[in-house]
Amino acid sequence: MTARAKITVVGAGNVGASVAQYAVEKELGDVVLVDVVEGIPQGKALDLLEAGPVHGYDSLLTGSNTYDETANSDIVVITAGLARKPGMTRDDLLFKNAEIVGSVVDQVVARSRNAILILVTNPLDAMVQLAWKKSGFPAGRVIGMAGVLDSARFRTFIARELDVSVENVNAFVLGGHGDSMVPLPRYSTVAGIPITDLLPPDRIQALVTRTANGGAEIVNYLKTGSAYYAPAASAVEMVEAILKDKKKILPCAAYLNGQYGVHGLYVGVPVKLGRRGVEQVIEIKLTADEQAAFQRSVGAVRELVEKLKL
Ligand code: TXD
Repeated sequence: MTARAKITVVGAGNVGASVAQYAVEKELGDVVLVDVVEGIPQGKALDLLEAGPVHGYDSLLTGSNTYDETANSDIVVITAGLARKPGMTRDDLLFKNAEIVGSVVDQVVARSRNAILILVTNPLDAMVQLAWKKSGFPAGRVIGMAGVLDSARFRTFIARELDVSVENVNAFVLGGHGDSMVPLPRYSTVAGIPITDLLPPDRIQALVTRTANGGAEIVNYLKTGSAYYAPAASAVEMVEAILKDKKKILPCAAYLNGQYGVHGLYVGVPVKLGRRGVEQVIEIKLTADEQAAFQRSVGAVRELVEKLKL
């Protein structure tokens, strides 16, 4: 055993393996990769371990098909699931992934009572609600990754449009993942200047639309899979904020209990992430239009969650 933090990543597929890679490259802790497919987590973990001398990290990586190695994890990132296959409806995917995520959460929490869970599996907002219910954990220790990715995409497109550094660009997004995402251009800035002062409304709308369709744009290229580099980088930003207790404000799927007028539901909002998980939900005043768009997004999330009958 080492004194390093312990990060479990469940699902050693595209997103999971990249989460492991980015996490050890930043030396955030030791990583345990878990997957149902025999050999895959072991092989990828060993391969990444052998990249350590080149990159200069001493993080240890282990792969496993069972959960004993995950005991006493500080953070568990859950990427296990199926992608939608031809002929499969969104609901089929919802129920199948609910089954997978439910069983993963049971096995994880039995061995890591104090861990923070970060959910990645789609449909994200419903899976995080399910994981929270199943875990019995306080809501602040169960968090969904979606907003960091949506905002990274928006930031990329804003930076390209204005030919400025991505480091100067901040973006603000609310709501569910994907189609129903609600970007807030008046709080999206370049070096502190709102993009509404820098771009005409039609250009902003074009960037917003591209962001909301950002997942589909990548799937159309890859055909056999979905995005994983930016999703993994986004999950690792959350892991880093938590393990380093950075108190970083990031858009995450968090449990709302009255904030933004929403009760008892996980939805994407800006939160403060630190060693205790979600340490604060940041509430801002919305305009009537923004509030309406947010309510539509909340409605879409609630509809999906209700199907799970949690
Ligand atoms: O913004 C976001 N939240 C997302 C969500 C961004 C990107 C990807 N998003 C979702 O993450 C995606 O729709 C999927 O639901 C997950 C994982 O995506 P990934 O691209 O990594 O899928 P893969 O490559 O198919 O990997 C999934 C792995 C695969 O190796 C399976 O064998 C494994 O999950 N799997 C399991 N592992 C452990 N336990 C169980 N039961 C299990 N079932 C499948």
